[in-house]
Amino acid sequence: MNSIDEKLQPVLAEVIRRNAGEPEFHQAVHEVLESLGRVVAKHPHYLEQALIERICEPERQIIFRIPWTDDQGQVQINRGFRVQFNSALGPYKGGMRFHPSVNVGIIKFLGFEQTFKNALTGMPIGGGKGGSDFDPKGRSDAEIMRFCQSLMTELHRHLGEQTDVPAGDIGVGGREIGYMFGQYKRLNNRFEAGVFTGKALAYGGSRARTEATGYGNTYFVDSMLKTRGTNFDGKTVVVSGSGNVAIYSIEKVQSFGGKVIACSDSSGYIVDENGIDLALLKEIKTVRRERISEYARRRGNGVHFIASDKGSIWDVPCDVAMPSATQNELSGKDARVLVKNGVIAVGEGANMPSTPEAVKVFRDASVLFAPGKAANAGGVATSALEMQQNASRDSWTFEQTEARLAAIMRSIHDTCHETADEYGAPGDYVLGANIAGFVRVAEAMRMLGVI
Ligand code: NDP
Ligand code: 2IT
Repeated sequence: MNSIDEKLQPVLAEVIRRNAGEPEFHQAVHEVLESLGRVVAKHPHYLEQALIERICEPERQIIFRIPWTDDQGQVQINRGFRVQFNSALGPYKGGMRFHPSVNVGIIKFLGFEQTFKNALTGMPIGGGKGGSDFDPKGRSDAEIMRFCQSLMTELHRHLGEQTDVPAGDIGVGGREIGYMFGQYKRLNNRFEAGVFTGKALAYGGSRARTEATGYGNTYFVDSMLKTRGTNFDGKTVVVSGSGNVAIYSIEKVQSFGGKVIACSDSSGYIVDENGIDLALLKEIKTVRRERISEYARRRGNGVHFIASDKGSIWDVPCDVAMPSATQNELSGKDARVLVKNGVIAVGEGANMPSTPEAVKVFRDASVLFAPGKAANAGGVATSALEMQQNASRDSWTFEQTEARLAAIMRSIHDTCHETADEYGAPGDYVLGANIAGFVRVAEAMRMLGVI
């Protein structure tokens, strides 16, 4: 599965040529094209009308200046991005990321992945992604607000509930969404609730959206474990990151009887053999916005903090690994250590957290491996449920919304599983997710003509 079909090699070569210096985008396209050889062998019509070439080219890319004034009165400049990747299935849909590493190649890879992920949910949403190289760490609430308002002063003209619907991602949570939606509402003089998801309940948000990505990944891994006659009960679990996705993965794993013993942030990781105290973690991360070492200091008693230059969280032995921080955070070496330590399942909460070498190690070792575009689709699926509630001016209970999320995750799991079987690669969720997502987008694009 490591080579690309010769008919598709020119597609990758062209993507690399015209998107120079964007390794994450090349990596994401490479991985999808690897899976498509089996599709074009069976259905050669997908090679017509440059359909695959068109899927790899964003429909529109917006790059803009974001000037804002910090608390010292200094003018700061950041760069804003929105890549509107594919609208064959619905309005562009995908989060906004605020992190100093953000550049157009990273947003493009995320928008490309989002297109197939959103197709897998079965909901009427296209793919897009945006963000800025703004670093929110250490910024006051007032600075965050001024930054979000300046960003939206430009971006608002490109959005709309039928056009492009952003949400959160790294560095963008409820606070930032409130400021961006507020400025959008002011500039357009209309309360267009469905233009943003991840909103607070107070102004049109959906119950269970905050929890959805982490809960969804846990449901997906649970479905995979069931194919081998087991479940989370009594399993030792490691979750990287300690943001939105990580926290609600930990919450759901614990409710399923799993024991999460490690989590991290960019400064390092903590190991708590007694099982993570989630109330303490939430207070440190979502209320006080402190570093993860604070967890070890407050909890005391045998909890270790290991700085990121001293070791990898994947050195911690576990049955299930749930990488939930960022792209390429889990290397081939990490994967070999996990396999040696007996890992049985990996669920990607983050987008593309495993390097290609790591994915190969897991697949070769027959580890149950859920790629991000399937495993973390619960977040955007619940965003689509938020859009549905906004469109019907309704508000569902937590139980009703979570039941929909659970059913969607089961359906994504089964779709990936059955597609892998159909294409002669039983148990290969990477192949299943890539093919099932591609076919849904490609079928719609064929019907819409050459656009
Ligand atoms: P948050 O900002 O809430 O949390 C991010 C976490 O990852 C933090 O602990 C952060 O540590 C860590 N992290 C981020 N960048 C790096 C880095 N370069 N190196 C090491 N650690 C890092 O983001 P989310 O939890 O929302 O997102 C996590 C991942 O999940 C991302 O890949 C995102 O694209 C993906 N995702 C998110 C969805 C959502 O609904 N929010 C939906 C689907 C996928 P620190 O604070 O030190 O930076
Ligand atoms: O990567 C993702 O799927 C997200 N950050 C969530 C996107 C969304 O629109 O809810």
